[in-house]
Amino acid sequence: APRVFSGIQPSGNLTLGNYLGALRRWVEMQDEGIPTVYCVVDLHAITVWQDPEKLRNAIREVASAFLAIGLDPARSILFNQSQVSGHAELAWMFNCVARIGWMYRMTQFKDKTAGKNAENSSLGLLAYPSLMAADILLYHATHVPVGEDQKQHIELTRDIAAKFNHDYGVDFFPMTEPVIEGVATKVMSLRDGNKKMSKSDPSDMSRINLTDDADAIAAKIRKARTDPEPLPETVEGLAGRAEATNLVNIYAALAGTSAEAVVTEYAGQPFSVFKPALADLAVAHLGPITGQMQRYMADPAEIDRILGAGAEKAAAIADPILARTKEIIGLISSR
Ligand code: AQP
Repeated sequence: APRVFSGIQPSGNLTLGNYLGALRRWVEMQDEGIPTVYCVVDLHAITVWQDPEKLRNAIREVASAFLAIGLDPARSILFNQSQVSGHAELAWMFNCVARIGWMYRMTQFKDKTAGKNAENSSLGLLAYPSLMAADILLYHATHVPVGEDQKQHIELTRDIAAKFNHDYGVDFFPMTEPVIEGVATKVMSLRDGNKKMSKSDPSDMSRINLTDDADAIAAKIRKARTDPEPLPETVEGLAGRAEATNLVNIYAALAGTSAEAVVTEYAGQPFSVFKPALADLAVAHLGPITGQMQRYMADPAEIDRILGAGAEKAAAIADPILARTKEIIGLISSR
């Protein structure tokens, strides 16, 4: 039976990239009536040091974003990863199935350790994809809506599932499919069209946060890096223009149209015309979400209650799958 799982890290402000690349699709899948399980992946966030007070706040902020964009705790299971201990337990078992070399080959690990001594990063950062595989397979999820950057980790999830099934001679874990769709599967930094927009980028000007107000959004788009040329007449004219391509794709994603349609509408116009139009569109979309998030954030006890209730529902699915996994491996699952 189909089941959707996805997660997002409470590692800073959620960005427009997280929203267009992943979160928006989550709501659509919920509304399509597929069973959906969505998680604040706090255990992933601590693969790099997080200030404890800020982390707690960030967990609640991500949960409030879930609610603000239209995820409904009556229809989707919304919870916090560390509150369902099966994630960490299954991750350990997968650490013993996956190979070290698989982890070193992950481009996210390479990116996150670029320019640093990788040997000095946490063991958790290296093992991150194994925990992600556990997140997904603990629910026997069949589909995972994610941005382009996570494709390699989903492929690794399949490799881990296949090796587990092979090593133990079972057909237990499913081959999960990534769902990567739309014009904004990889939103780029506003400061560098070759870098992904990321919540942990040190420059706040590189991203639009879901908590930014209208002035901040307008200022960031006005100052976004572009080349001096006007918008081209056709999409082919965007070739080699990473920053222009990014702004056109963001516009298209927000307007629910294609890059072609955007280029046709603004053919030959300078960025001094296009950027304010993009800013208006972004504010119109994000303003209501920001307002809702603030309302939910005003009641942290209610957020904690929703996450707690979600964790119980999640555990009800996870527990039998974990118990069966232990049995397959030869562990004694009952106490
Ligand atoms: N720039 C992006 N464009 C499209 N999708 C994106 N996603 C992230 N950035 C973009 C998607 O958002 C989901 C949640 O991501 P995550 O929190 O698990 O971590 P990430 O992919 O590492 O995203 P960030 O924002 O760059 O976080 P940090 O800076 O903490 O590493 C995923 O589905 C991701 O594809």
